[in-house]
Amino acid sequence: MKRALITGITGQDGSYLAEFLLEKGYRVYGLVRRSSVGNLERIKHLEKDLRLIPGDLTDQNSLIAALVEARPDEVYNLAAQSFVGVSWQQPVLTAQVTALGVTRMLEAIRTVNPRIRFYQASSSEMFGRAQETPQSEKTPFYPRSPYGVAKVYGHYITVNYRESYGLFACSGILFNHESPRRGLEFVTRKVSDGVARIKLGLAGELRLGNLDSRRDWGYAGDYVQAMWLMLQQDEPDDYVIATGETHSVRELVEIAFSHAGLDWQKYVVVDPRLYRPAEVDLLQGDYSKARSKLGWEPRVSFPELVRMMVDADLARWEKILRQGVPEDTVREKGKP
Ligand code: NAP
Ligand code: G4F
Repeated sequence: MKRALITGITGQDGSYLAEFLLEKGYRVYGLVRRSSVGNLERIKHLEKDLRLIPGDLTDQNSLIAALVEARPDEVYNLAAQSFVGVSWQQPVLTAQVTALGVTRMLEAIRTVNPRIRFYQASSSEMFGRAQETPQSEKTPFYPRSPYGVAKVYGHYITVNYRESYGLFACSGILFNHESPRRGLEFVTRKVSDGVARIKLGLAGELRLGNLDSRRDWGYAGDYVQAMWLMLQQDEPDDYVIATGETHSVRELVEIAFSHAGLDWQKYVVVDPRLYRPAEVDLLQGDYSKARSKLGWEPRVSFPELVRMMVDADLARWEKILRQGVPEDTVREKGKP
């Protein structure tokens, strides 16, 4: 039986990857950081099948201990301070976790077992002010946020350990991918949650920032398969994972509101305070290398994804209301 360790298992991608690997028959270990409020919501349905190990990407010894305990064949490094917006407020923490955390894990692998196969969660945010469209593995990086800068470091240190020490280390340059498990701070989920609350009379408006920025949005459940495929190849390499399409935040909003039978122009308020200090205007990925070498294709279209997320948030809020949660609590929990 193959063994895998997932950092960031409590996050969106970690939960889908854990499901995927369990279905493939893996023994799955997850690195989980201590939280006073509980962070296991996304994996509670898998609890009995997973082995969770306490640890943190900022704590070198905890990573070595996790590798000694899990004895993995594969490590998927998904943990990060992953929200671009907060990276301007916490640039040093973002660098500690999202950049140096990668080196800590690579050093742990080198120390404990250099035959472990390693996946690094790189990001299309590295393309930033994109130097060409669409963006491929050959497009130069031009990060536009402390998060993007940290991911460029994580990407190159992965390449460097592959070239310096011969580690089987791969970087997946993943474009935005979403799901009903997406954090509420990201724009797709903020919109799907906002639409649901407006539809059910729990909110009267939705405040957003830049409606003109464009992203290549795919479905997280499709993207975790690509992570696994990268580690099954004969040689380690880096791959762009994307849909090849680009859509604006405005298009996202239109589809989401109209799916709930609402006119978005009546509810969306553009709030300049939500603009970023530096914006990534347009991302669109060229995933032809992944298609030809991994045989990977995205399956869920953009409109399907948006409708899936709106339906899930409507169902979630309807359930909360049915269970008789006091209205104040409902409003408080739903704050963007
Ligand atoms: P997410 O939902 O924000 O999950 C992040 C995970 O990292 C959580 O499990 C979090 O734990 C954990 N974490 C944060 N700081 C940590 C630390 N110091 N030590 C250990 N664990 C820590 O992110 P995601 O959307 O699943 O993304 C997964 C990875 O892919 C991230 O590296 C992200 O930057 C990258 N990525 C994401 C996308 C995308 O569109 N989703 C695109 C490209 C790349 P808690 O639950 O305790 O907070
Ligand atoms: O949903 P977002 O916060 O995602 P962003 O910044 O593209 O980052 C995500 O994708 C990256 C891959 O490219 C990942 F590496 C990263 O970890 C994360 O998963 O924002 C998307 C766009 C931005 O242009 C933002 O300015 O939506 C715009 N936007 C407009 N109004 C908003 C809002 N974003 C957020 N979060 N909230 C708003 O109210």
